[in-house]
Amino acid sequence: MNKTILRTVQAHILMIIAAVSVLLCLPGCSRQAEADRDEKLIRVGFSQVGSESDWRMANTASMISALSEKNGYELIFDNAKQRQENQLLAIRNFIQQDVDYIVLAPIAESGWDDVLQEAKDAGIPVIIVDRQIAVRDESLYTSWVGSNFLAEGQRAIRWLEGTVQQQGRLNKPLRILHIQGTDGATAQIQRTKALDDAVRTHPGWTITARLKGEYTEAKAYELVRDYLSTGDQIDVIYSENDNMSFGAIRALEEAGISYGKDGDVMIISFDAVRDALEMCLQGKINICVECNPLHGPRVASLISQLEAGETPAKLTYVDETFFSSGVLNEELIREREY
Ligand code: GYE
Repeated sequence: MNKTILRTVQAHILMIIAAVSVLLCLPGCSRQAEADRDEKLIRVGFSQVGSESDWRMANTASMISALSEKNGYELIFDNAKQRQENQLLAIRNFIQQDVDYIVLAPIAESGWDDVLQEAKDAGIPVIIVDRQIAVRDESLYTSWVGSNFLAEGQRAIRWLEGTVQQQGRLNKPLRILHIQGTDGATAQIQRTKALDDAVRTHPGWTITARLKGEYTEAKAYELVRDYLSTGDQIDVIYSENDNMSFGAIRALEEAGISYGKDGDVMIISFDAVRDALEMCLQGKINICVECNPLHGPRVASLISQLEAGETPAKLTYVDETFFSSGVLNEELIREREY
């Protein structure tokens, strides 16, 4: 064989070897690339309360979009369907899976000491979002971000005081039907406190009943319908979220009782989700107190700070306002994210 032929044969053999080795490597190599990429993702277990309200749906959407794979996260999402025992299970699962962070939107304030101690022992930082927790050892969680629910309640009360004053009945009797959110949730405790404080300082104000609407439209509708059938008269409904206001409004309509700006019953509502703002603009709801659910980017920012070895603030309150029909218009509602 002359040299040229020899070189051509060698070149062919090399090409065949290269091709075969590429082929052999393909599945293994791409698996390796995938593993490398996954390894870089920050694994977050998020225990969400449930899907009880429009606010909650907006909150879930915000968390899922902020903690996405393209942002560098692997999110393990668990919906506890409004049951604390499901949240405890979810957290223990996250610990078992050895996630990098646990994010908890707690249904109620109490009952977290043991499970969070387990997370701490496993070395997994815990971030609390939305409602707060009451634990004997504050080092059981790293940071909390959410709303100032007492300030929200006080905003509603200041509006009510101003409105009845304008009507010349500040010191006259005012009968308030109170629809409460889930027992023991910070949003319930603090919004209730604002109302209780106001009733204590206004001799004419009374709470005609307290209904436990669990933050859902269906439950509030049933309870308000049954309550109205007793024939009790009311001047105000103080409803601790928009969805319960929707249920209450349905019951008022069925009972033929007028409500809203020009009606007999004033509606005070919390959250300010889009449908409630529309109803406020139409004069059906008197005031929507804003509660901001867009916590996804805030939680992501806390995680980034921890990743960078920084110590984020223990508590972060978000800025909020309120809306009455006078300040609303279609454009403003359209521009809002929830
Ligand atoms: O007001 C309600 C939701 O904790 C702020 O929970 C949250 C409350 C919100 O179900 O709609």
